[in-house]
Parts: sequence; C-alpha cells; structure tokens
Amino acid sequence: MPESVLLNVGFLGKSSVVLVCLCGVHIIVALFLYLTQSPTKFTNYRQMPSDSTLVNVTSQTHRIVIRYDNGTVETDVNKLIYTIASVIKDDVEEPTILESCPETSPLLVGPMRVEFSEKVDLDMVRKENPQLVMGGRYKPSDCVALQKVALIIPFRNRDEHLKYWLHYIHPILQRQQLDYGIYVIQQEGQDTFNRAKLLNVGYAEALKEYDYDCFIFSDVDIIPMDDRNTYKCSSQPRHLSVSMDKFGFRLPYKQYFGGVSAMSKQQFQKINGFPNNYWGWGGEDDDIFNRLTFQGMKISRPSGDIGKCRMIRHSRDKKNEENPQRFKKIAHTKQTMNTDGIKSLKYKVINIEKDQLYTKISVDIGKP
Ligand code: UDH
Ligand code: NGS
Repeated sequence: MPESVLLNVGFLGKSSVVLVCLCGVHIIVALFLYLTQSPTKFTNYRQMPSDSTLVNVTSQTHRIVIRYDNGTVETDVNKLIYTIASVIKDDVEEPTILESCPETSPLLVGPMRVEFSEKVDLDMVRKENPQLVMGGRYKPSDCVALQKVALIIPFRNRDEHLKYWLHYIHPILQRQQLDYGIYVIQQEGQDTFNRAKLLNVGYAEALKEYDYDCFIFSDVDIIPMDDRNTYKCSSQPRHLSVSMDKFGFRLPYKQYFGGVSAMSKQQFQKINGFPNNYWGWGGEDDDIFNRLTFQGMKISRPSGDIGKCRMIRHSRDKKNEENPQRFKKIAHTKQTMNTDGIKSLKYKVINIEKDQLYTKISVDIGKP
C-alpha cells in the first residue's frame, strides 16, 4: 500500500476519535445541565415523588404544564380532565341523597286474589323477586323506607304453607316500600310446640342482625288480601289479621290478638316480650293482649275491609294439642309477665339457613 494513503487513513482515524470524544463530552455536559438546572419532566402523575408541592399551573391551548418544586408535569388538557373524571368515578362514592318513602306507597294495588289451588315452586318465587338479598332481605332503591321491619314466623312441618306465604308476601312487602327481613323460626325436635317462645327467639335473633324498629309476628298460614293492610308498626300495638275468612271476615272476639300482629321494639320491650311457657295450642295470644292492656296500651286495627285475609285450611298439628293450663295461665298474666318473657328467654340455636327468600333459624327451645 502507498505510504501517502497510509498517512491519509491515519489522519482521518485520529480526527474521528477526537470528534467522537467531543460528542461524548457534549452529551455528558448537556445531561448534567439538564438534570441539575431544569426541573424533571414527567408525563404521568404516577412518576412524581409523593412529597411534591404544587407551585403553579400553566396552559398553552391544549397543553397544560403543572410545576412542582422538584419537577413539572406536561400533559394534554383533555387527558387531564379524563384522568380527574375517572378518579372521581372510581374513588369517590358519590353521595346519593334519597328522600324518605311516602307515608302511603304509590305502588299499592288494593284488594288481591288469594287462593291455594295451584302448588308454588320456590325457584319461581326466587326468580320473581330478583331484588331480594340473601336471607329474605329487601329495601327500596329509590327512597328510604319509613320502618325497618322484621317478619317472624313460628314454624315446624309447614313447608307447603311457607311456600304460599313467601309467594304472596314478598311482592306485597315490596309494594309497601318496606326495609324488611323474613325470619322463619323452626322448633327443633318433636316436643310440644310453643308459638310464643319461638316468636321471642325471632325477635332476639333478628335484632342480632339488623337494627329493626318494627316486628311483625305472623302465622305461616295467613295471607293478607289487600296490600293497603301495611305490615308496619304504629304508635299503639297493631293487630293486622282482623277479618279472616275462617271467622266469616270479622273478629272472633274483641280481645282477639292472634294470627298477625305488629309491635315496635319499644312496645315489645314494655311488655317484656311474650310468655315462654305456653306449651301447646291456645291462650298465648290472649296473654299477650293482657300484657299490652296492663301496660296501658290500646290495640289499633285496620278497617274490616282492608284487614281481610285468608287462612290456609289444615288439620290440627301433632304435638300442638290444646293446652289444658291455658285458662289458668291467662288469669295470672299480671303476676307472671315481669318474670316470664324476653328477659328470661333461654334457647340454643342449632342452625341458620340463609335462602334468597328467608332466614330459617332452627332452635332448641326445650320442653314443658
Ligand atoms: N305452627 C307450625 N307447626 C305446628 C304448629 C304451629 O308451624 O306444628 C305455627 C304456624 O305458623 C301456625 C302457627 O304456629 O300458623 C299457629 O298455629 P296454631 O295451631 O295455633 O294455629 P292454626 O290457626 O291452627 O294454624 C289452629 C288449629 C287448627 C284446627 C283446625 C281443625 N279443623
Ligand atoms: C281462642 C284461644 C286463642 C285462639 C283463638 C282463635 O279461644 O288462643 O281462640 O283460635 N284462646 C284460648 O283458648 C284461651 S283459632 O280459631 O284460630 O284456632 O287464638
């Protein structure tokens, strides 16, 4: 290779090395100045140190520059608004202020046909009541219910009746705009039935779940025929099954308080709840009537027209024979009511079943 060419290559090579070195120095100096003198630019809030302090916000048409003491964020205005909107949507629960439901629900339909010729399928009832929450709970979505109501059913071996009752009662209570829960209290074992004690258990167990202010005590075989008969409490204890088909649509006697009744928490506590020692059929509802009267309360009732209801016909249950002691017992309510009641209630919960349509609590309540 000629010497001149070799020399030439040597000169070019050296120049290139010098040029590359100069570029490197330039880049290092530029990087140093950029890092030390100008604030860091972030394109995303997540890259910002968490202790950044806001200095000011400037915007050029669609661009917005937000300066912090230790950096800036430059972003598009629309992007920023979008981010704020999604943060509000995801993180801040918008307070929805609901008004109280009206005193009289606009959803009521009045008289209804109630009959028991076709069998009820509980899966159908579940499908027909999609708004129910597990345990047979419901509350209106568009207003705040006036009362929180627990419905208590004394129960044993009445599955067919329970199906009819659930089928009819859920739509009625929803039209009545109530915040409610259904509690089926099932007596375990084969000992003599005790309706009033089961109702006491229902009261105590329902209150463990929710701050109910009203309690409806209903036999499983009684269905209201008019949804204007609101399953709600009033300033006085209320008797709701005032006009039953089996009694020719009237009260069997003036003091009758059986079937379906409503009592506020306060009213229930004032009478020390219900008696625990009426084993077998009869008299416990008369004892409750006596308790209310002795505490100076008066029974309120709907009109005979609105208070119409049907009872599912059935034969007498086994282990719920007439209680021979009932007349003697109701003659002594005044003496016994302060010691026998919710304050002295003892029982053992065996099982709690949560269904979409109800909460069923199986209990051991002992025996006579
Ligand atoms: N109950 C049960 N299982 C029983 C007994 C009673 O679930 O074995 C419940 C049920 O909710 C019933 C309520 O307790 O509706 C009241 O029962 P009851 O026997 O005091 O009253 P009911 O009106 O029957 O149901 C009265 C006797 C019917 C005799 C009819 C003769 N033709
Ligand atoms: C009364 C009973 C009540 C009972 C009512 C209606 O005689 O417990 O009949 O009964 N009182 C006494 O026995 C002291 S019914 O026709 O629904 O079976 O609720």
